[in-house]
Amino acid sequence: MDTWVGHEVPRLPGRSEPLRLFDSARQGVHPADPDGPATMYVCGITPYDATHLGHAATMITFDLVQRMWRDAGHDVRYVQNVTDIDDPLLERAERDGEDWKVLAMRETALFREDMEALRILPPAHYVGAVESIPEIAEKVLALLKDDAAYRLDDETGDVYFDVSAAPRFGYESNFSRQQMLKIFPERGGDPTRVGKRDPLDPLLWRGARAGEPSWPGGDLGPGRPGWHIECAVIALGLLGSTVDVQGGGNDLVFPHHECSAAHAERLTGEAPFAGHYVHAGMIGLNGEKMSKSRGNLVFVSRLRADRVDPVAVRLALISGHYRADRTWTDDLLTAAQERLGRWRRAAAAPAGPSGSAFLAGVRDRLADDLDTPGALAVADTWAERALAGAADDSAAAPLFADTLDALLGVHL
Ligand code: 5CA
Ligand code: ZN
Repeated sequence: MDTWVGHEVPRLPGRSEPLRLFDSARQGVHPADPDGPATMYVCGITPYDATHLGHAATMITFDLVQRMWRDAGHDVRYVQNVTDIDDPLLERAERDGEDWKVLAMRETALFREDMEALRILPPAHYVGAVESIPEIAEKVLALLKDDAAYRLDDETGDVYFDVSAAPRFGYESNFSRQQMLKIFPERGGDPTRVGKRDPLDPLLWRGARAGEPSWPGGDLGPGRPGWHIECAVIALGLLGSTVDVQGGGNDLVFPHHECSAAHAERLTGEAPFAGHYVHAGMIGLNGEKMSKSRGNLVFVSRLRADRVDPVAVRLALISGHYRADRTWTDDLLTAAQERLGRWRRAAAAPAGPSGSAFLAGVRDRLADDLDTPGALAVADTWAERALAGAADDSAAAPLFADTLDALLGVHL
């Protein structure tokens, strides 16, 4: 499907140092600096409701990765999916008496607008599950032939992945079996389904049911894909047998990224599927995770309709570290608006501190696992001194503005 439209990114002098990112699998910060092109797959929306600030924060996190990679001289190959067929989408469409395809198209279009407003650079490929179904069916069949999957012994036509075909299962999340068993049903899994070999076996293909959309699956029979295989197949199809970064919010650590890695590794024979599994913290409201099911959502489109500057929304979201679960408050937005005002006034001051030292300072902080609070502090110091008339570089302001624009996506 169509991706969204990006902005021009100012060219900065010199290059960023290699990016280092926290990898959930290794539980530590390691270089994410491949030789040659850098590849990233990010888990995108299930389009049954509008983009909320949690989605925005996660997309901004991976936008920063793309910006830092580009600044370090990498050709970036970035793919993001849209889960445009899944149970939550069908349930919402049913509740509202709407065609699920219309719902998905409308919310995906709104998401694209929100991404553009937030100055998030687009992925090279924005791919729907529906358009990937023939490829997914083919890979499910391959897993069946390889004895890594099995059909349930009933009339449903449902196919499951056999987790015993993934000897390293658990390496990505580092969860104990007990933790996995607890979380699996909370995140779409069906541990009690009769006939499964292991309660943790994830669904690969759901056989056609009356009243549900289905697609021809060739030898699989009609049905629709499971969630984890969707992301594995889209990533493998466009990025090769491994990726440098597999990204999403930390609600996807298990089972989603564990299972999609297990599927991909079994299909390709190469492990690990991702050099880094990178997870953004959850944005909450009033102490709870912001989620569609809880209904405690602040929509990007609502803020835009209220004429809130999207740059201030972006700045508010990056004022905390990407890995930290954090809470959205009105005060956070007010502080970001004030900060943006100060930076804009500082960029218009007659002189400021050295622009190249500022650029080096921001690069240094972002290369260190996207330390945005640190980068913002470097900008605050520059702005404070420019506003106090305590610096004498009259040519520094354009580099101050270009650095914020190119590396943080903050357009003054
Ligand atoms: N379509 C799947 C991924 S394949 C999905 O999780 N969709 S979603 O619409 O629920 O979320 C889209 C992205 O936003 C995912 O990367 C998810 O991890 C992230 N996300 C969801 N809720 C939040 C939140 N409250 N804070 C931060 N990120 C979130
Ligand atoms: Zn995904």
